[in-house]
Amino acid sequence: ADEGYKLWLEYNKIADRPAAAVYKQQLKYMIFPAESDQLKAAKAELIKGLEGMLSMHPADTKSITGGQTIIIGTTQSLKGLAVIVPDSIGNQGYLIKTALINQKKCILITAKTDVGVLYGVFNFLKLLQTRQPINKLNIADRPRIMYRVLDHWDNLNRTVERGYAGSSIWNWHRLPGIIDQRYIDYARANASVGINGSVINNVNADALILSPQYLTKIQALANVFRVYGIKLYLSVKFSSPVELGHLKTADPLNDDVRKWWADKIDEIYRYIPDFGGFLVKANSEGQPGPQTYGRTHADGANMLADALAPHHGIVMWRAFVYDNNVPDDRSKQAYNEFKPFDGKFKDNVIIQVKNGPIDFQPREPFHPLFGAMPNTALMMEFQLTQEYLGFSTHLVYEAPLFAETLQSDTYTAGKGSTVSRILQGSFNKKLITGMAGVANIGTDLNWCGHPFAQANWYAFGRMAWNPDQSSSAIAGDWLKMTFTNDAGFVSSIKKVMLQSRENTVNYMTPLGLHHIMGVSTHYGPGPWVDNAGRPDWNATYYHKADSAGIGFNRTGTGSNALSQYAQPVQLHWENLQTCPDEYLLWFHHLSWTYKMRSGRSLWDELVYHYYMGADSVKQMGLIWDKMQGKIDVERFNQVQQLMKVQLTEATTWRDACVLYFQAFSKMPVGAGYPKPE
Ligand code: GCW
Repeated sequence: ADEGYKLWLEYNKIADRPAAAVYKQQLKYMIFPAESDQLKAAKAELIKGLEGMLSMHPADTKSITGGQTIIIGTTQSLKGLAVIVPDSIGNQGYLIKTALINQKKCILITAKTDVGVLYGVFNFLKLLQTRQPINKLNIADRPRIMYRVLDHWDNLNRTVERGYAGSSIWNWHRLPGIIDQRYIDYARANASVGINGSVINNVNADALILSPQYLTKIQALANVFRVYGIKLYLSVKFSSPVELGHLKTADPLNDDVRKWWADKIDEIYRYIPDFGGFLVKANSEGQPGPQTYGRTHADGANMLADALAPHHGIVMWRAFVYDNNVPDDRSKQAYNEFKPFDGKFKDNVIIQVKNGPIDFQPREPFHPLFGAMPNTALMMEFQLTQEYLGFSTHLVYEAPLFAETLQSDTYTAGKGSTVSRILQGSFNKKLITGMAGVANIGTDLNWCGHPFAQANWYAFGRMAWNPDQSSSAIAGDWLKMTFTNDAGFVSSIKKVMLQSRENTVNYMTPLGLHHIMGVSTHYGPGPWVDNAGRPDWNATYYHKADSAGIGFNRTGTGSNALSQYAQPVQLHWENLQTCPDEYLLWFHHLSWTYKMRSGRSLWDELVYHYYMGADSVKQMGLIWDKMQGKIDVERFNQVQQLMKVQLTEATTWRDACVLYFQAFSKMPVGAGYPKPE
């Protein structure tokens, strides 16, 4: 199994012979004229998949003669066959259907574009990988989001910020001459789930990325990506005109600065004619930005957008901004800084907003900017790398986290204004749409460190394609494609995956607690942190535990961050009768004896969650132990070891937090709970 290098594209041999025979029977012949690079890649993938799973290669034919034939291509590439593709599938969608042509039952995979065909082929292979029947197909699918992008936080020295799976996969020293097979496999994996963009460098950007030396190397990567329908984007440092261009300023309204960017962008497009555009982190965590020169986010973003527009490039401008001048509540800053500029950004600017208002916590309410800027394109930023979720050591399947945010109702345009619909542009059809995931990929043999971390990359792609897909269905597909179709394995481990994020919330930050991890590493418990250099980096700033109680009061009597949400949401979370336990301490400061819905005191409830969290990791380990023999030894052992470490760490989290908070509550840990070992 190559220890997981092949990801969900294992294409393992189908051991069930009768089932394999049924498939083979329907794939005897193939009409797949492939002249473009993308069609060639699609054809190569199909053959790779069929050889792997069925040890077969359909006979190439030009007309339907022999019998059951698979026909693949666009209207154009299949000229002569009069294939009609409905407009409803759009430019990137595809059709997979059973059709009767010349009295012969055929399978048709078709699309308007070559990349649509590529997506169709990957999805056809998925049917076989997950053992679906292919005798009565009628699938029409298309992406609901335009820009489906992975953000790499990769530095030029090949370290990866918040990366827990080895070094950066971009081997700058060997590029452009050496094209590592990994680049191709990376592109295949992305295309298989519909990811169509990659920002290859860290948002804490180095100006050097725009030097000709690097552009030559980047061009080589773009050439690989293009074959798989992936556009390359760069993170840029706002002060690049100073660092690289030796100008005195990077003021976005300065003519020399504007010219510098326009020239630089023209230069980039000479290397990469289909270059995607820029991602910018400005005026956040010490990064330069327009405010450095007394200008606004809109001034900065629009300046770059103007220069990119003639080439059809876009600017993804991040809303993750906060600084040490926000004494009362960091969670409010992005909304305060961006909302006033609604409608002021150019059409090719999209504001990239993290899922929650703080920073990729195990659980956060949705970011109040979603729905608050109806005349501005907004895209989602999820974090696949598990910065606050136990790195690549803890098993945390993130799809339920994504889904929770996506299905949250913002009420900004009335009931049903879910984050998902806002992202899909349902309320303003003129806007471009997007979703980004901060990649969890590195040079580790299995790409993501933890074998199960691959599922987060996979699930992100699936949800960026269609944000309303179910976490459960995605987990099921991923398990089958990655490990085995064994029904017992799939059903047990799917349950484990679906429960895993809640487990982690329980042993790390139950009941709406947040940001109480170890200072700067964000690994392990650190509720005691109170000297991190800035108040809003301290855990005590967030949990506010004292002898009276615990929690961050964000209601009207506190920071009033709640006022940033639409009224129904505000009221729902403000009212203790309706505020869900999950967000309780996010929005409220409550006494230790506060009576919870369960009937327990807040203190007992907190303790209960910490214990439940640690115990659930133990249960997960017991379930995994039973899977021995069902999958390859390497990955079985690896996961087993990881789960043991996770149990130790979950127990540490529990004991550390319970003991720390007990110093304030001065209440006993209930008799039913074992004493910390
Ligand atoms: O999550 C925080 C991280 C930083 C990161 C920053 C951001 C890239 O701790 O490492 O910097 O967010 O998203 O910009």
